[in-house]
Amino acid sequence: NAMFSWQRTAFHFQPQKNWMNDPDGPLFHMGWYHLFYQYNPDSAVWGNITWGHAVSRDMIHWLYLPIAMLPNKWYDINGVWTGSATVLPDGKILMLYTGDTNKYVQVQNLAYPANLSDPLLLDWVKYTGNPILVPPPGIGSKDFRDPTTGWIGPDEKWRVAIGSKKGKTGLSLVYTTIDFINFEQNDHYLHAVPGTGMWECLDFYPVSINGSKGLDTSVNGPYVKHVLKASLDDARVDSYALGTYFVENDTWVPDNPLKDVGIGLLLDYGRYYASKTFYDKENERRILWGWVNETDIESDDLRKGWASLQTIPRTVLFDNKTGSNLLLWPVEEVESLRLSSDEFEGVVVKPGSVVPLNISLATQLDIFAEFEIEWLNSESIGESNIGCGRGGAADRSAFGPFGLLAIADDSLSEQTPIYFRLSNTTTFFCVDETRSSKASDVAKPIYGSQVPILSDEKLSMRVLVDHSIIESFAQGGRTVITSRIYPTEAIYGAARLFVFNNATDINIKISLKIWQLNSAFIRPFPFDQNQ
Ligand code: DQQ
Repeated sequence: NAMFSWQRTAFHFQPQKNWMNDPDGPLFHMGWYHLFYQYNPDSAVWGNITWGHAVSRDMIHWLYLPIAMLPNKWYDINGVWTGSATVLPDGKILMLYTGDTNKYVQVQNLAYPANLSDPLLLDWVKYTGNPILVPPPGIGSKDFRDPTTGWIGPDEKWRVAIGSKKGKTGLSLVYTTIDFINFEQNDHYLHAVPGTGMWECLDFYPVSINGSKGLDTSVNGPYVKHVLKASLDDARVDSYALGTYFVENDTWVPDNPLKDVGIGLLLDYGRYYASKTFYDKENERRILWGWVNETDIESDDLRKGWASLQTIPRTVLFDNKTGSNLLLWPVEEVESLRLSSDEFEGVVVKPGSVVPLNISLATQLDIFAEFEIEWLNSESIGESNIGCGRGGAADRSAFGPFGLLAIADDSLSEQTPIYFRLSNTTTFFCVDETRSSKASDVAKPIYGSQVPILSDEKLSMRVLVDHSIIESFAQGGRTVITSRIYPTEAIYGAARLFVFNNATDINIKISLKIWQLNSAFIRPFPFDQNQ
């Protein structure tokens, strides 16, 4: 449908047509990155969930492969739902996933590649003894889903965590196993947090306290912290916390109980859900996939014939400067799309002004921007913490907002501001979608959160722009915001990039490097396939 064609992205993974949601079972095998995903082969809305499948050499260019798993057994006839891969030390690949049964009960199933020597892993076999787990006593039949990647303890037993809830308490069950067929349920939870509701798509993994490399899922020790992430079904956000894992009894304790799972940090403060990491052995890094749902109305998705994207995969590291958060950053492979670049040194943006940046096109960009602040009024004490501002980027206050206006038209009738706003105690990083589209039937929230700034640091942001999605990273990835936007005028050649400063008491000096990004090659394989 040409009417919506500008909403297609150029280098983000999305299906050719129809509905996609959670990433599933990401892994690396024989030179190929595999991505599976919740996919409806029949329509642009959720339903008939299968596992779509695609492979890539670099997680940027993709080949769509035939569907890996269909809902064709009594134990998954209502949907082949979310799951994770475990790669055993001998190279075998096991996939655990949730099946929605003929009676709408959530059970866990095992599947494995029919032919491990096939780099494309085209054929998948469901274990004949499925299901391998059914909801245990005391757990609702619809509250038992999304098994994690397994990790092995010193007792040679594998562990798998599964999300659930009791009343309004979100929680994680743990099972141990030797063969991924027979499982034993622990008599206590990995963790539970009252008031957080159903925990979907759990993720549990170590990060190195002082290293710049990712860790394999089973690693533990004194130089390791463990991340516990839950996708909160009620709040529709991906919440995580850092803590310590005690393998003796399979429990996890947050570093800061005030920043526990479900009440603490988010992986992404924008449109983002059901994320999942995997360990990329080849490059010793942990990589995070995340689903970006539409924020338009269902009838528009049906008309355009597709719905939703995945973010550019992100590396995950512990932030050893703050000691209290993760750093998420687009994989370096995205830089292979960089074409020509423009540099702007120290552009001065006075209070209440907007400055256009003269670049050729503004729809496919990789932007790095650094900000220096010139204090104009030594008496000004700023204001107390008011977050992103009630009026978003249009607010005026002593020390902000200031930043970029992406996907804007010449007259600024459409614009998506990505900005900092300082109070006298904290710095906020925000994206204001209020004026991102002239369409009336799309959601236009103001997203944002605090970002830690150390005393010797400049404010900085990295922004990936791809037609209808903007991924924004502050301070090397401490705070991240993904925006799904639907411009109607600021499209193709009409899109522009500006910098702005709505503060009253500071000048902003901005230095930018802006790359044009090429489109990625994302095609079906075999090439005549009609998926
Ligand atoms: N999506 C899957 C579930 C999961 C949910 C079904 C999260 O397994 O809990 O499509 O988006």
